[in-house]
Amino acid sequence: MSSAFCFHDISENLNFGDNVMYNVIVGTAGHVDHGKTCLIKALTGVDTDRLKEEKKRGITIELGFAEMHNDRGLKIGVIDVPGHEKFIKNMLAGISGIDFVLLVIAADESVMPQTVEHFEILKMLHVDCGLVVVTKSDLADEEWMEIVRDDIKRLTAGTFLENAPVVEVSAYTGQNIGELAKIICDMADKAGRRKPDQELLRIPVDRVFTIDGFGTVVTGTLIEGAVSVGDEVSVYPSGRAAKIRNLQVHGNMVGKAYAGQRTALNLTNIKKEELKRGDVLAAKGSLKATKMLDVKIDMFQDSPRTLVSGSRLHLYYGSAEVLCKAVLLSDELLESGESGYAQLRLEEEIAVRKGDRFILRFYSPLASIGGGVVLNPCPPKRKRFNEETLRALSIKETGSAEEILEQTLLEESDKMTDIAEIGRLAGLNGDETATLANYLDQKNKTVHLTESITVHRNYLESVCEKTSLLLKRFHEENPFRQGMPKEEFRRKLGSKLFLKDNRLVEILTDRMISENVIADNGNIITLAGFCVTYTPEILSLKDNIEDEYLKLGVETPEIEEFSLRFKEKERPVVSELSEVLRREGHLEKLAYNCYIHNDCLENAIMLLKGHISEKGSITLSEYRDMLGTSRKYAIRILEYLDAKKVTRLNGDARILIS
Ligand SMILES: Nc1nc2c(ncn2[C@@H]2O[C@H](COP(=O)(O)OP(=O)(O)OP(=O)(O)O)[C@@H](O)[C@H]2O)c(=O)[nH]1
Ligand SMILES: [Mg+2]
Repeated sequence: MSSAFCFHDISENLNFGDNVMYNVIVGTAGHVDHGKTCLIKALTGVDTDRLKEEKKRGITIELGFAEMHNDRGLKIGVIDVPGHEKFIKNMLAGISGIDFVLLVIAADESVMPQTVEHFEILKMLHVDCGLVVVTKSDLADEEWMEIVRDDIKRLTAGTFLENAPVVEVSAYTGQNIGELAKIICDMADKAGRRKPDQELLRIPVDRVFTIDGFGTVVTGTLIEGAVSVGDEVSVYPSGRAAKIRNLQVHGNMVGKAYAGQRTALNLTNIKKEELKRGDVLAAKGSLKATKMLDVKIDMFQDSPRTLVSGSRLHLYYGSAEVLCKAVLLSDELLESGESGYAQLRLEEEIAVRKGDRFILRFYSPLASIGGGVVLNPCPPKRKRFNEETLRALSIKETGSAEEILEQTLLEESDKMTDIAEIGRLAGLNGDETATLANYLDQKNKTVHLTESITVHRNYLESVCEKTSLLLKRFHEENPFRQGMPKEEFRRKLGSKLFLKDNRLVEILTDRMISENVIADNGNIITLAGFCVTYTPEILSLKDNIEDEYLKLGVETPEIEEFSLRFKEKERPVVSELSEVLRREGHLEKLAYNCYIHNDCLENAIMLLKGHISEKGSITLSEYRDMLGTSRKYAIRILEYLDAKKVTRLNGDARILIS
């Protein structure tokens, strides 16, 4: 393809006028050789078949672009698609952005296989407006024409084209071409009207090329939103940033482009190699790349194949084509005309929005089997036949916007996702999200944790429940400890809630403190209302433990052995009570699992200091003799004092660190 030509072609008559009119795109569809391209030429004067190979073979391969306008100033972008079965993927890339369709049927052949296939695809993509054009009417007599009209009636019965105009034309004789142009212009007045919000900007890329002096250029239909020169955009699925340097619409340089326009965008900060057909330009950070989609699949009425769970398929979405596996969530298989929920596991990443529609084709042999709608653009891996999943998907499919937002909040709360992102996952824009979140708030279903983090109340309740359980168990196991150190609490809660970000755990901790679920007593967390209770028996055991330490002096054993000095039923709490005595300042921890009474320790330190101030230093054996104990206990105290930076070794004796 001579890509540069396309750019120049639409950049004749440069001006910077702002195209503020709404815009509409009409596409062709229909069987190969039925006269689509000739019809567009008759209507617009543009031959959209430009490739050498197209000329040689006399068929369309790539998408073609032209334009019309009506006398009310409305610009109508025209997309011509190939009819040959082999190029259906190009047809899909073009058709996904249209507002209405010209279903082209040649008078001499009437309805043919790709007439039906293209029509099924249009219905599946929810194209809901258009007309039927019978071309080559110069080749059919009236009798044959009656047959063609009957075929068309049968094809369109019960569909969006049931009552649509059927216009019989000939590109050769010019018969009815003027009338058809008028009908298209009138229809364009009623079609289109897409959301213009800048935050929704999306342009599926259909061509990428470079132009000397300009650099990277992409073209695509602006399917929703708006874009201005100077905007920074993201390219999905890669997430790369790019900046709009120049913008063209229908041949004109413009400052801003709107939904429903064919655009050519000159990008900076990005190389041609970093882009491809199927990529999407979107508002910065507004989409997320994914390899999984939750969807509802609708099989075509006359699908040539049954869809068995796990089948490999081609997914066509926007201008992208990706291989995937369809895991049916509620069925073993789907036959013609049937529908069901599925998870599509993709072989490459794509970035879509909730509500986007797609087409599925069988992997091999290639055949269109159906399509559907995206319910979750970024789901976790699903298990099949899971009631909760199926219930959630049914809300996503048929619920009100408020129900869908609530369901998304329920699913996303445990990640404490930003409310703006939750809105996007629910298929809403910022204003819609704010309004609906407000309704949920009034119904007391949400909790605002920070300006941007809102969670479902159920989630906060489950966090409170888990936290209470965690602390209850801690208090049971440590009845004489005031509570859990804050750091330990955060770590344990974080891992219980699968939250890696400490900041999020802190936000929840603060919230539970303010809701009086837990209490913060100077870096110690307890269940609200918890305090250590001592029975008279415990108090007397505690005194006994202290006495026992006093008696042992410096020769205290490790806690397990120490416990054996008490009655069997008392032993389980000896360690805990020793810890209480330590916190109260009666005991000191000499080494791991080993305490000493503070009076004894102070006495030992006093002796040591006295000796050193007299002699300058003290050796281990001098100290051992002084304490009247064995090496084992003497060295334990010396090492404790070294660690506390009271003493240090100097040769084989210890001196005081001043
Ligand atoms: N007699 C007659 N022939 C026509 C008319 N329109 C197109 N043709 C011929 O039909 C053939 C196919 O026309 P195209 O416009 O290329 O058909 P197409 O639908 O675009 O084909 P693909 O894009 O390959 O699907 C050409 O040989 C045309 O000359 C017409 O109104 N009358
Ligand atoms: Mg053609």
